[in-house]
Amino acid sequence: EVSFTEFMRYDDIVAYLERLAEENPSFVTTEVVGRSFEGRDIYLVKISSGGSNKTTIFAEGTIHAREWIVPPVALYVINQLVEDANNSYMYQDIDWAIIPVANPDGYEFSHYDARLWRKTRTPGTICHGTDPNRNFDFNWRGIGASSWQCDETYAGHAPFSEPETQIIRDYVLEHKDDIKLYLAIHSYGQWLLHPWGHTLEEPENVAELKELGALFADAIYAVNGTEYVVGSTADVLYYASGVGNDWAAGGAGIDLSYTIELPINSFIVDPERIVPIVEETWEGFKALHDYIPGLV
Ligand code: 0X9
Ligand code: ZN
Repeated sequence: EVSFTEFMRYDDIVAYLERLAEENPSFVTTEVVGRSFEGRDIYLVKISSGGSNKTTIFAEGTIHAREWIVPPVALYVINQLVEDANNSYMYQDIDWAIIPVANPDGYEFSHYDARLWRKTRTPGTICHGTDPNRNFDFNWRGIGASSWQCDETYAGHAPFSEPETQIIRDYVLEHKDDIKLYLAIHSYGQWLLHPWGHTLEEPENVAELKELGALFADAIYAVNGTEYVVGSTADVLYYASGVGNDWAAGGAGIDLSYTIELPINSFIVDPERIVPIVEETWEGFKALHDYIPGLV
């Protein structure tokens, strides 16, 4: 069963997703889109009323292992879409493609060994792991990414060296004409980050990114008074290169692309914080969804 009162292990998350698909075959499918370095199946959940080439919202979560608030947020979105009939309007004209845990090796490692593990688990000569959120082929190994294997922001020996990022690349490129919104779910910060991470220059569609960002932030504020800051990564946070949502925008051409930094104040989360955060974030997702049909 899904839990929003404690943190779930990867096998339990997978079991829940498979059960959802089994019980709701008409609109929920799970797809094993590939395997992690250590051989774990990586799951994508698709929620769709059927048909092909429909407008799609794509979300990737838990590419960073220690960000334990992310799986519950992704699972809550899935749970609300599937289990609450009032939300069935949300997958009529729009498909959802969600990878709740993109880095299961790291996620499990952060449970059984090192709680603050961030990266993948591919071995280096001295240190393990590549930062998957520096491994995308967009301004790869530029500012804010490291070429030293022991660093937390190690970009990898080559762009897309990690199976975990290859899987996202392949799915997104295959569906890039349908995907209108790319979301990377992370913690922590209380920020909604739009491109770019490598420069303070604004993307061409910055006005729309900020307008939609404000809809997300306002919807969340209305729930518990959580105040998000909307802005570019380089401006609000720090320089970063080879990041998933920047690649989605600059590499795959998905104009609406964000990183959500969920509002906690540590990677270590009190399980009591799960429910308020998943509930408010869900309202943000609804606001994003409701905007999309307006696109041509
Ligand atoms: O540094 C990161 O990868 C992200 N922060 S985290 O604390 N979750 O590690 C920020 C990614 C920023 N996104 C973009 N550059 N667009
Ligand atoms: Zn992160």
